[in-house]
This record gives sequence, structure tokens and C-alpha cells, in this order.
Amino acid sequence: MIKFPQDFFFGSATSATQSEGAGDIFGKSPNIWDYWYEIEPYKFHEKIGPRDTSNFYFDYKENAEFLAKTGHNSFRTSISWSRLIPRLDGKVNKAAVKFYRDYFKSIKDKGIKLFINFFHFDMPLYLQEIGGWANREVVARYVDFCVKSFELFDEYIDYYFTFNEPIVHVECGYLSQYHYPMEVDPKKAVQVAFNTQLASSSAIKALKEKGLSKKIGIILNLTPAYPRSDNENDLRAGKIADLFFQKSFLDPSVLGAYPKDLVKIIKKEGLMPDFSKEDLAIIRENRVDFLGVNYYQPLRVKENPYVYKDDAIFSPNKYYLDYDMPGKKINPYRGWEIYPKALYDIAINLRDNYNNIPWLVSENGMGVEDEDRFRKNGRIEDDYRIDFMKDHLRYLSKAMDEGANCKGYQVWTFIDNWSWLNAYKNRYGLVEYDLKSGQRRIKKSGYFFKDLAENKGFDD
Ligand code: BGP
Repeated sequence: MIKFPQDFFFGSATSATQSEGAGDIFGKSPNIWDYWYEIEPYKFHEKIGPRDTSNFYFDYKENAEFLAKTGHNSFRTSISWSRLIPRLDGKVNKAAVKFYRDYFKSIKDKGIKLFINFFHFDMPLYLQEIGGWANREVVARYVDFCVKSFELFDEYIDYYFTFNEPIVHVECGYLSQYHYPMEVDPKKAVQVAFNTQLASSSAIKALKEKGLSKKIGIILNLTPAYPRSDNENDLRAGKIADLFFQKSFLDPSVLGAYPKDLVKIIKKEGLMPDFSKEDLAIIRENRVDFLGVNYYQPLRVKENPYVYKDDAIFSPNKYYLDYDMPGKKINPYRGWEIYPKALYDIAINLRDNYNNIPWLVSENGMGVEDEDRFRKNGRIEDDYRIDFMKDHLRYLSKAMDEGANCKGYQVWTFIDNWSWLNAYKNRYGLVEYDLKSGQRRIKKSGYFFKDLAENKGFDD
């Protein structure tokens, strides 16, 4: 039997934009996803946009029933910034207050612990128009949003997160064009990363000053960089990839300072952001209480043997290249490698190098296309998803036996939801959602998850 502690969190995560629907009504103003869909709908799989999601805005009560039916003792979502504060005047939208209170209460009434995150890739458009995270003013606006959310909803919230995967809006928004504003501007990317970290630390400071008694953390996609070989060039490539993609938020959030080697590279490349000594003090003095770790796939790297032109646009790939390892196990629908042992490696890294900080798996899951193929007697028999969870849980349990301080396992996701540019291509849910009829049906994995959560483990 693979067994977890009695108080282990079993649950799932989603985000406001991916699950609420009601994108342009009840006082919500557009965020960058609503806007991007409006101007370039063809970029989104089958032209399905952020209004067509699993409809929590209307169905939260029914969804709370399904959370209970699938054994959840915890659930994470985010508060939509552009729903709560729809305009530059900073005024709170009363309809949003009522919605979130009722929604959160319906979850709490089921005895489910609520984890709330403040930012999940969803910058309000009116703030993107003044520069988004590149503009310092947005840091202050974000802190105000967090404080207002705390004042309005704290009675329902058990745990807080400042950001979900902050490296993603940096990389996708300002280097690789997978998120709006689709810029390629490394200098701005570094400023955005710094301002985001400052926003996270400043929110922690402000909430603690307001008397926050609950734990607050940050969710990071800690994808270890595995070098192709033991050759020192490959090893160096791995170290540098880790600096950019793991340590850039992990170190300041948990240890209170940026890694020196990262700062050296940023300086050498002429990409240093604007900041003050006071900013660094805020980061140093306001560290997270715990971490959420999203894990889907490892990052495999090798040396970059090519020379960059002197005036080439900077990319982290100057220092390493992605390595397509032959024979790797892959989820073909998402194109992501499946490598459960990385969860063990993450756990040991946090134990040994990050003061054994408490953490939980805050996302792990498998998106699969056309799950209708697997339907038998009306139910989707998603054994692949059950195997995926078991494979990761085995490694998690092994790490915990060796002292890792993990407190829970939350999957992505509870009910099929909207996956950004992939829209509804790949389905991740424990519960199936029929976009046309709105009907929900628990998949085989949902029943497995219920047993897992109730027994705090599974027979192996
Ligand atoms: C994470 C995000 C989620 C979710 C998930 C699955 O990085 O935090 O928002 O979307 O990945 O990825 P996708 O939906 O792109 O398949």
C-alpha cells in the first residue's frame, strides 16, 4: 500500500479564467485573454475562447457537489482581478463580491479547504494597457487587489498563493509569444520577472501587516533541468537552465535573494532591471511560508555549441538547448514527457537546499484528446490518468519516506476546463464536462481519486 498522512491534502486546482465563464458580464472587464481572443480568435483551438469554460460562475453549487463526490478535501482556484476590480478607478465590483462569497461558501460548506491564488496569467486589460508587469504602478495595484480580496473573503480562505507559475507570463508573454502581449523583448522580460517577484513579496508584506493569520505561498513550476550527459558542457547547460527556470523565483521567494550566478549572467547580457535597495529588502524580509509545486514534465537540456552573433536578441537558449531525448515516454496529445521520478528529485532538492520548506503538489495531470474513445457504458475509462497519478504518487511517497516535507497532492484538474490556446483540445478533468449540454459525468479517475483521498493512499 502507498500511504500518505491522515491530514494530507487531496484535491485539485483550477483558475478563474479557465473555469468561471461569464467573461464579459456581471461587471467583469476584459483581461488579456478575453482581449486576445477578441482580436485573434483563430489562435485558439477550434476558436473556443475564455467565455466558454466549465461555467463555475453559474454552476458553482453543483460543482461543489461533484468536488465532494470525488473525495476532495481541498480545492484551489484564483480570484479574477478584472472581475473584482474592473477599472482603473480601483473600485470593487459588487456583483463579483457576491459571486465569490457565495462560491467560496459553497465549497467551505462541504468541509473542503480552500486555497486561493491571486494571479494566474490573467492581467486585466486596463492594466496591460499601461504596461502590465513592466510598469511599477501595477505592483502597487496588485497589492491593493490582494488586500481587498483578503478583507472581503478571508473568512472563507484557508491558504493563500500570490502567483501561479510566474515564470510562464515572463517567458510566454515577453520571449516566446505564447501569451499576450506576445513581445520578444528580453530586457522587458527581466523587468517583468523582477516586478512580479516584488509584487509577490510586497503582497506578503501587506497582508501580514493587515493581520493575515493564514499561510501564504507561491506556486512554481519546478521543472528540473536534466543534462543530456555528464560532460561538463552539458552539466553547465543544466545549471544555467535551472537558474533561469527554477531558481529565478524559487530563490527569492524561499531564501529571500537572487542566485549570484543568475545576476552575473543578467548583468553580462546588459539586462539588469530597475530596482532599489528597498525593493531587495522587501524581497529579503517577506518570504513564503510554503510552496505549491506544479509538475508535468522535466526539462532536458544540452550544451549550445553554436556561437551567438554579437547583436543577437538575447535568449536563455544562448546558454543551453532543449534536448529531445530518444525513447522518452510521452503524452502525445500535449507533447510533454512523462517522467514521474522528477517529483522525487524536486522533493529532495527542496529538502536539502530550501530548508525543507513545507510544500504540496499543486498541479499534476494528464491532458488527453478525444476521450470519448474510451467511453464504456457511458463512462470515460481513463486508466491512463489513474496510472499517471499512481506513478507520480509512488515517487512522492518514496521522497516523503526520506524526509520530504510534502503536505498534499492536488491534480490538474477537477472538471475539464479551458486550456488557454489549446482551449478544449486536451481534457484533464476527473469529471467530464460536455461543453454543449453542460452535463457532468465522473470519469473512472474521479472514482479512483475518491478512494485515494478517503483511504489516504492506494493498494499497489
Ligand atoms: C499549467 C497551468 C494551468 C494549466 C496546466 C495545463 O502550467 O498552471 O493553467 O493550463 O498547465 O496546461 P495546458 O492547459 O496548457 O495543457
